[in-house]
Amino acid sequence: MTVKIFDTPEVQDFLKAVSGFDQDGGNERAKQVIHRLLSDLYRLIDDYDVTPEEFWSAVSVLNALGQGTQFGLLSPGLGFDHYLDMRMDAADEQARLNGGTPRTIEGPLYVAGAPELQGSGRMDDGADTDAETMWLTGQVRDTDGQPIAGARVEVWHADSKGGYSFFDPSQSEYNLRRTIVTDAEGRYAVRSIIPSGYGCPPDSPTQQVLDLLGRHGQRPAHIHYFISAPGYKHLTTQINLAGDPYTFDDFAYATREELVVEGKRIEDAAEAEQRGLEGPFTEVVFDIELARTDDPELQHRHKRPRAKEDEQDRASQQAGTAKV
Ligand code: MBD
Ligand code: FE
Repeated sequence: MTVKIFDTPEVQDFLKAVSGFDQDGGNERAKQVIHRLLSDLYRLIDDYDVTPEEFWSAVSVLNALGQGTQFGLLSPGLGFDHYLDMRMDAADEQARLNGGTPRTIEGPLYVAGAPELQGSGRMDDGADTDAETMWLTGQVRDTDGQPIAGARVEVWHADSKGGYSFFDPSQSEYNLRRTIVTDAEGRYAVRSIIPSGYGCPPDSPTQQVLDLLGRHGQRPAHIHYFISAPGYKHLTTQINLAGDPYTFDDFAYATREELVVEGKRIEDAAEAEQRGLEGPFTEVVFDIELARTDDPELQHRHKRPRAKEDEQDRASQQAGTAKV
């Protein structure tokens, strides 16, 4: 049975009513966006003859995604995060704000309020005894190669099982999450552990959707960064470690050629001692270049719901109030 009713006045009027066009209240932008979204979906149902069974199974998947707070995981899997990056890249190009280390997606696993280190320190709590020691270091510079002292380098990554503290309750608070303030030479250097790649839980609704597309849900080993300094454009990025089977086959599409870093295994005891390490380790070097901007809006990460971010805001606002 094939029917085509989308273009009838009845359906078009119905869409306007559903979108609140005949109502005074509500939000104009929301009305426009939802009207377009519903129109596209209604048309899809008509064009593809979507059956009630198919429709309700989609509703059930959406319920499961919401129940498991997995929309933030399916989103990079369906390329939305990377698509937003592509749009920001294009906007930067248009405004001649490009240059510096490329951005890539934030992902859903950031937690605000990690402990702060001055120049260097340790990110892991020592509990992950299977893991290879990592020495993660680099210099933050401007696009002319001048070091930026006092830049804030926020780093977060997974453990040797691919789990992130906070989301993996077996890890200690803020394990593998730190904010490092660069030293006078713009450098940061931390001891941590080499992360493993991440895999979507096999029985999750996200993986269920990926299965329908014949796709895996794996990410290569990677390390997330937020980098900011007054007068410079905030940078959200990641490095992907070379040699992982998924380095160039990331389900979240975050890999960029310039962001693939090869770890260097160092076995020399003197080199280890120099860094305060006991044994062999892998050094990962990531230098970062920030583009200048006077626009204060661009100097901070964009707003988005993030774990513990509201608490942090409230805490700093309260601290601010307490001072006056
Ligand atoms: C991750 O660690 C991640 O960075 C993304 C984008 C999605 C799932 C897990
Ligand atoms: Fe990640």
